[in-house]
Amino acid sequence: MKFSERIKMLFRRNLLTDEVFEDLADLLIEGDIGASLAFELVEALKSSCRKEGISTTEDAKKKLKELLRHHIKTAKFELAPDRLNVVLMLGVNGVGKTTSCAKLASWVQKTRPGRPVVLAAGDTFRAAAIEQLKIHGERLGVRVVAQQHGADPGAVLWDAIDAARTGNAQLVIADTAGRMHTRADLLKELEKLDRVVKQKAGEVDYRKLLVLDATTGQNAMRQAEIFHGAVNVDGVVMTKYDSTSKGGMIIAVSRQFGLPTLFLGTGEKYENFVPFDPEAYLDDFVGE
Ligand SMILES: Nc1nc2c(ncn2[C@@H]2O[C@H](COP(=O)(O)OP(=O)(O)O)[C@@H](O)[C@H]2O)c(=O)[nH]1
Ligand SMILES: [Mg+2]
Repeated sequence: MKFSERIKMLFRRNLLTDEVFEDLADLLIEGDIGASLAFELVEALKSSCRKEGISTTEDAKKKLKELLRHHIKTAKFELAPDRLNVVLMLGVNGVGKTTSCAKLASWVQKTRPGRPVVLAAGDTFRAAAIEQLKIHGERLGVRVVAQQHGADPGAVLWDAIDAARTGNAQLVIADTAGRMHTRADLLKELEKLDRVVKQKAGEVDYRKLLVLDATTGQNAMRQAEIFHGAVNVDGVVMTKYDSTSKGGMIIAVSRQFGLPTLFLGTGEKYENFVPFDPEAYLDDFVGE
């Protein structure tokens, strides 16, 4: 049975027994919310139910959603109208960075039409990554600024920003490498990219999005810790949300690092990319 079905089943039981609370704690942990938060939430729920005389599972479910909502940080993805916007897409290999760059470009084309978007092929570590981004660019009709395999990603980004300003673009979306020879190399490279954009500060509105794969569970928490620790990211893109119905990661990341989830990737197509909506998400996670 799918995870989301199981949590919904739990709230279909008639009596609000201790067993329901125990099973709820287990399910929240399984749903990637993290053990300490899961226990904390269940204790808070129990005591609210007692205080407020809640005796039905239906009302307990509503209360749980309220408690969960409290831990979810949200932020809207907005583009500054008067400046060039720059988004750096960060994350480890395979989480969906390149795909998310293309999806974000497509989303901006649709929802903020008018001025162009530029893609920057900042993953120069793998030749295939540059090719992959170019193919997306062709499909979307978006300019891709790239150099050869092995080039300095900082230089690629610098070029892309210049090209975007010349072309009166509204947004540069930069792909980055998720792998280097060592983790120290990777972090050094990200810090360098960060410096490149910061040199343009005042001229650009700059954001770093961390791409996390919803299917990777607690690993994603570790990734958030490393990337956020290195370059202070602004928000999360949660990919492969379609392949898993466990969404607890979003709450865990929000609570642990104060990071809002901005977009959900829900499939491989461009249109499978939606702004994160906490209410819809909670309906999905706990049941309507
Ligand atoms: N089902 C699903 N697959 C995704 C999603 N985002 C990316 N992928 C797939 O994940 C794989 C890795 O994506 P890619 O963008 O190359 O990851 P990168 O290494 O971080 O750049 C590809 O096969 C993508 O099609 C998503 O939201 N849902
Ligand atoms: Mg890639």
